[in-house]
Amino acid sequence: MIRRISSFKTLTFGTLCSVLLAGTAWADAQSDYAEHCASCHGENRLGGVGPALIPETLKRMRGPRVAAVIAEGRAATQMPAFSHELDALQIEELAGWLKSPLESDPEWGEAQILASRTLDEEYVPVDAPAWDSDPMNITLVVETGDHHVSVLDGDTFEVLDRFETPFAVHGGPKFSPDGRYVFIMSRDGWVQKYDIWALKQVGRVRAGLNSRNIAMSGDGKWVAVANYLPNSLTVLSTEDLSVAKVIEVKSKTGLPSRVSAVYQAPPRESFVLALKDVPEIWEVFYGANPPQSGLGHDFRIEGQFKNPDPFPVRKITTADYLDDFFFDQSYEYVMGASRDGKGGQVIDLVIGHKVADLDLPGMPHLGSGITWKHGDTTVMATPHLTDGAVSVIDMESWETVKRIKTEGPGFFMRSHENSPYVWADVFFGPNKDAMHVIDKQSLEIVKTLRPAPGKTVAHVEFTRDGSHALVSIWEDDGAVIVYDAQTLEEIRRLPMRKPSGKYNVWNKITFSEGTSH
Ligand code: DHE
Repeated sequence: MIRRISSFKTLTFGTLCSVLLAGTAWADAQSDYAEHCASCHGENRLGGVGPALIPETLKRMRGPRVAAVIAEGRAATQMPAFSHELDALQIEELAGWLKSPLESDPEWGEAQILASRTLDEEYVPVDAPAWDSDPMNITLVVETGDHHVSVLDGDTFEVLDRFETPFAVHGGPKFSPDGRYVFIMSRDGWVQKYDIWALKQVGRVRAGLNSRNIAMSGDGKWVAVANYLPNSLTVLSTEDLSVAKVIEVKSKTGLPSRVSAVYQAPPRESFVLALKDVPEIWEVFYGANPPQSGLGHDFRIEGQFKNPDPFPVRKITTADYLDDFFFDQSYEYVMGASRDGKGGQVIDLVIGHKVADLDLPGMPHLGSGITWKHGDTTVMATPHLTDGAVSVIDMESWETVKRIKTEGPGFFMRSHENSPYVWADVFFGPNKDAMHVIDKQSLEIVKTLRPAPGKTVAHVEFTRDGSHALVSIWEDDGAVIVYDAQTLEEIRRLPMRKPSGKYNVWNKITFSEGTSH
């Protein structure tokens, strides 16, 4: 209420009445929360055994409404039904209050992050994998249905382990450069470290309160966490999940911003940040020799160019808000999608300027883009989130080579150096059960698979050698289907709980051009 009352001057009488009514309702809602919810979701709504209950997490909730979850509970979770204890009005008011902003932004700095860290006492590092599979062909399957990850042998498709993750994992888990450890992030900001060789969790830390994704530094020493709440980037040590730095995100003119995403740019020894609220791209350097220009610091110490800050920040002003990125293989050029969903821009990170505009309608999901050789050039392809198309762009001229019409908006694409095909899902709409297979040279759809009619069929990952493609039936009683990537025949079906992304160690650590980075 504090924020609202301070802006009374601008309220009409009607709005004022609603605010006061809401205030009364919220008082009741707050006491209902304290009595029934706080023990699991935290006194401050920031989460505990249960997830955070704040607008940043709730507004993207699909499926049942918040009030319905309070009334009926959530199947297969510890969330019970409250319809016997709270009446319909109480439940509506409680749901309304949960969707209202926190009265002030909670502090989540180094001290709070460190206090959240737990390192598993029973974890003991091993000298070699505790199993016989090819360590480079391990594939992780994130199962969002019950918040687990399955560790698959990429040759036999045997499940080596199935471990619990924090609630609501988002974005790709990131492997250490040797493929031994993996770091997994949840929307509530938890980062989990898991030892693939030992098949054991190493520990967890809450790096933010509402987070977007993580990136691994090229040298494997740091994991950067992009946060919406607070407006910050947290840099963690991969060794022990301790805090290396919390960088407050404020534009050149001092405006705070949420971080939409963080990406790694290994040849530049930097992390690149997409910002939600200001038209800037940020580059955060972690190497010993960051570039000496554009950082706004004087690095001269005792006559030498040395940076006193281990993570200096470079802020590049852009002509538009750029939310979603794709990099060329050299990491010099970053393609950014415009907020209005009508186009995009290419920024040269070396000179810090726009070098081309992109013809990209339909809100392209650049983060899912992939590249391949096409004739004597390299193309990148990206699905559109709001129309049924995949755009194919020449990475030299930045011209659109082709817009491939699909059966609906898609979310993810994948290929492999050894495959002649690109796989593109149709995530939204009546044809969500379709998976298109596109020929990389003719740019034509050669086959549309429908392995589970009426179900969402999405996200593909290849095995290390590209011989098999793994596809999710993205449903609670779902499965991962293993296809022969040449004949496109189904080989096996592995039952899984709402499997979402799949991540092959080799494809990820070698930055395969067929996978997102
Ligand atoms: Fe994602 C990756 C942003 C909604 C599942 N998603 C990413 C990445 C970004 C992003 C920037 C790349 C980061 C990375 O992997 O390190 N996602 C967004 C959004 O802005 C959007 C549209 C809205 C939001 O609320 O965040 C969004 N994403 C979703 C979903 O609704 C999905 C389908 C289900 C979910 O679990 O939330 C979803 N996003 C994924 C997955 C990846 C991902 C599985 C990793 C794909 C990969 O192969 O790397």
